[in-house]
Amino acid sequence: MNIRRHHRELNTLEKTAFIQAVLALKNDVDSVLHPGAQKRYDDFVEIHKNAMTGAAMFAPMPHGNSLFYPWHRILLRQFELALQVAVNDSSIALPYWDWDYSGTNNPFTSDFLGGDGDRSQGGRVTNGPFAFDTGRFSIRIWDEDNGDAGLRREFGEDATSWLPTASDISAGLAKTPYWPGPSSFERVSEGVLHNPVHRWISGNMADATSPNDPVFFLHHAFLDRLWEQWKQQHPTTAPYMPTNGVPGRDLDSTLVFNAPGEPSPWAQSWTVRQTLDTSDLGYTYE
Ligand SMILES: [Cu+2]
Repeated sequence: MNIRRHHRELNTLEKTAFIQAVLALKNDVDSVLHPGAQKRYDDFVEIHKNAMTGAAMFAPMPHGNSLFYPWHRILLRQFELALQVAVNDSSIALPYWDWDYSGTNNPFTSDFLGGDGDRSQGGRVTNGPFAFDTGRFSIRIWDEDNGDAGLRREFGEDATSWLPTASDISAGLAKTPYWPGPSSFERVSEGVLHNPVHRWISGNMADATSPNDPVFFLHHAFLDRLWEQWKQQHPTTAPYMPTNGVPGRDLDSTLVFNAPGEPSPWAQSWTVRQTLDTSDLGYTYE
């Protein structure tokens, strides 16, 4: 069982092991979707892009609806397992980031995720393990056919963006039901907690190809943990809705990660119901 922790709780060795696994997946593991043309890390970028836009876009969409949490849960767990395989270390677990940018809670340090981008270089990240000049982190998939090969961030440039505070988070956790409606937990947490963080980091994180920035996985691990917290806080509320009668989105619907005729990123498949318990998937939160 993998245990996901706040990145602040990782010691130096554990942080380094996580970064090395990301770099191995980015450089040393061949793609399943397009062998020889990209690496396995890039497959996760492509899957997420296809969930939102482009010629290989698939349905049902896992954003702006109830599928958001189950779908991203599987994407993250498959990424975590791929990291483990890449470095032959089954103890690698995704850390999470709780959107606090102060002190040791800030993951954007040169010994971890690297910092903000340089505005004079189009927002390119210039320090840390994912900086373009390291030669170890090339972007290969963009929303359009081409783009900057360097990872980009532009913290706070988007005037409509923010980092949610602890009280924003507790307000989100108080919402019921899971779905539907504008004040449901899913709608509020995706729209008011999740979206502004993508926009605040900006650069690659503002795009459909947002998994290009490794912070995507720390951001979404925290959201995944929020769903767990929400379930604990509302034990008599259905953990997921719709429960039935909505093909493609109800509990017995199979999650989709590729369009018909496009290669599948992995052999397994999951129904929404099979994502409800993280320990069934092999991980938990501290
Ligand atoms: Cu997403």
